[in-house]
Amino acid sequence: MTAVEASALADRLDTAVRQRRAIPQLAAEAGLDAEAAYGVQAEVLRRRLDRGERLVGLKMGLTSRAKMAQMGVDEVIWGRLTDAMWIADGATVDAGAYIHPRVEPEVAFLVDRVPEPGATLADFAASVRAVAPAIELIDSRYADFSFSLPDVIADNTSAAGFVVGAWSPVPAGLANLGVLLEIDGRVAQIGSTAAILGDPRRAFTEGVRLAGRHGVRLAEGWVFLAGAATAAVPLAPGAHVRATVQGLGSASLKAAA
Ligand code: 0L1
Ligand code: MG
Repeated sequence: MTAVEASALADRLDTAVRQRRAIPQLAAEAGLDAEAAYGVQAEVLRRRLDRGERLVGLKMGLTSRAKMAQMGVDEVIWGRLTDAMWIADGATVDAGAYIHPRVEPEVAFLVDRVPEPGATLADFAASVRAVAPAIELIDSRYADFSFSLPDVIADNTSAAGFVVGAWSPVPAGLANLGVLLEIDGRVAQIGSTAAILGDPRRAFTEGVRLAGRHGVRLAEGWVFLAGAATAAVPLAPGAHVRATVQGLGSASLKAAA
């Protein structure tokens, strides 16, 4: 894939974001593989940076076995987070500003020391300053939320928004904390942090490794979204969303009616 072709695909995805209009999948027609798709993702990010947005972190996607099996893949994917995607805890968003938004409960890490690309679980504690409950708002730019693996990578892994709750020191055990997603005070999803690659710390080291392959190093102060602990739920106008992670507290957002 040439730089010009990657740029043209990024334009189509970026236009879909700005016009809030779904587009057909791109990868099959363009002959895009996962590797080249990260190049398109980088171009999509460049358009955001050109508009004045700032890169503030990374996110992992397809971290649960269920999502991987659904896509027929065995590797997690990663995307980029910008300051414009950051939704203050408890804030109200306009669901109409997205195409078909969904929310999922996650765990966020605050990067402390920049980890080496070869970082292992043993390096985790030195690399991460704090942990928080989080909500990811995903919004595939493809019609019907339907895509191949290269498609979703090019689409910045459906990243659209995220909420981070209060930061706390990282507890000794993170591998099996209960996770609850409530909509309007009713339980919508129940899960465990074990659904995030068996342990969200593993998502962190995988993210460091995979982003490192593309020359991306995490930076001090970045947010790292480790992945979803349950399936995502559509965000309807007027909905009050709360994600709670056992021992870590909650993060919330509201969708304007
Ligand atoms: O954050 C995620 O796990 C989403 C990755 C892309 C797949 C999807 O949009 O469900
Ligand atoms: Mg997610």
